[in-house]
Amino acid sequence: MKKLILLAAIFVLAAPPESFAQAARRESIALQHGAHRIGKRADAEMQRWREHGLGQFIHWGVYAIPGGHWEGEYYAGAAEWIRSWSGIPNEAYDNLYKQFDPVDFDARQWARQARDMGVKYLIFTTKHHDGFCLWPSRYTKYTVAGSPYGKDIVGQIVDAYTAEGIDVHLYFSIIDWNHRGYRSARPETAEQRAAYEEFKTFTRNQLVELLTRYPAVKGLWFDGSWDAAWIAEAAWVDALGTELRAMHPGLVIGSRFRADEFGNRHYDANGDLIDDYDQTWERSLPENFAQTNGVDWDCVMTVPENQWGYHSDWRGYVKTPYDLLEMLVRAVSMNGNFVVNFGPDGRGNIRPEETYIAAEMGAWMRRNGEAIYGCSHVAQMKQQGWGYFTGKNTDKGKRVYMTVFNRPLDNHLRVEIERGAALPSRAYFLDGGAEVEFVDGGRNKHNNRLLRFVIPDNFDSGGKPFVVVLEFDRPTDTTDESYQQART
Ligand code: JFZ
Repeated sequence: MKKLILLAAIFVLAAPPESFAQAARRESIALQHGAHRIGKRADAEMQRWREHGLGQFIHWGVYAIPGGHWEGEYYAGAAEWIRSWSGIPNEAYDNLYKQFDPVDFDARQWARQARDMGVKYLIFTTKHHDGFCLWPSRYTKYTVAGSPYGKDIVGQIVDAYTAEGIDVHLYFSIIDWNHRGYRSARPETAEQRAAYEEFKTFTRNQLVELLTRYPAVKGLWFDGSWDAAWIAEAAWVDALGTELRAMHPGLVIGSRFRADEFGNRHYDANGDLIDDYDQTWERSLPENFAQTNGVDWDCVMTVPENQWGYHSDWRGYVKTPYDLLEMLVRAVSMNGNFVVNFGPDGRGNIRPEETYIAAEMGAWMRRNGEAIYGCSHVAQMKQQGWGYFTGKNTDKGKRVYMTVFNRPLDNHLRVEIERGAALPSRAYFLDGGAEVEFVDGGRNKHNNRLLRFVIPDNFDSGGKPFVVVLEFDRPTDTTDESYQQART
């Protein structure tokens, strides 16, 4: 027994400082419906997704018409959930589509705004939990085709965004409050089972329909997959995923689609990520890189605390463009994509608060986007309080970007570089290119190198975050590669 404890202690001590949950697999169970791959996807389509950095989410549907109110009453929940509120009768909600006529909707204008914001991909709600389809689905009457508007919205969005060079991923809710066979609990009676089989067939048909109608899309962003009934269908959902991938090579699917045969979601019974990226970072960010498990991930973020669909009366704190930029840089510094949600109103207008965010973030991204796009975690530099490191290889060599959100009072940006890692040969402001001097602060007790980058006293960033670029003559060993090698 003592020997065992000693052995265990040696293992713990020998573990690398950042031990990832995935690397340290809990067990190895032979799973049929767990992860089908260990470690990251290595193909070009996934690499493209990984390099996006900044995305836009759009939640749009008939919930935009009441906009968080019903007969003068204020609904404090998320506006897209208003159908579930006792303050609105289901029949009233289910008839709202008869008023859905967004006369101001202009897909090309939305796409231009997104392009100017610096967005590289869009996640668009084709169907939220209420079941209303923004494309004319053959499999239900509850679609735009039956509304006064009448036209295909998903098609216009896919075309307009694709024309602006923005990739489109389709949000699809498994929960469908409008389908008679849909249920949350596992079906028990024969009748319930038959109805749920119809619902499964309907869900599959709609997904095949979407990929067939919109071949330009790059991925599916699933939601509403937490019901016991759906989780129990692990084998069937797994086969559906395989079918969708076969009909659409390169398709990117996150971890919120299917469970393994033990009901584990996102990570299977062995601790391996299910599907292509971790979708659990919703309205939250990892505290540190170790918490990411070393996988691909996205963070989807609301502008107020928790409103996705249009709510005409936002209460509580509303994030500023600089709150969101900080989250973006933080996400990229830990290998994540950051996706900002927009909730257009019932006439098809983007609200002023979101227009302002798009303009401000876009202005910053035009000058500093090099520190975001294609960038990833920098392992050999220790996070400091002034901001975040992001890095990449370029034609001209390795670069590390230091995005400063908290400028130190003494104008010294402290940097700690792991022993053995390369030191920068020069530093300059990304915006404008002026050289930044740095002084060698020697080594600390861990034998790590300390550097201080000196921001000139008269440097004025206009109160905005700024980027200092470090250039390296030799490789700086970015984490991704070393992490991948450790896995294989
Ligand atoms: C879901 C939806 O219910 C919501 O309306 C919105 O579409 C959002 C993007 O997704 O809400 C969730 C889903 C998962 C978590 C939290 C809210 N989660 O895992 O913490």
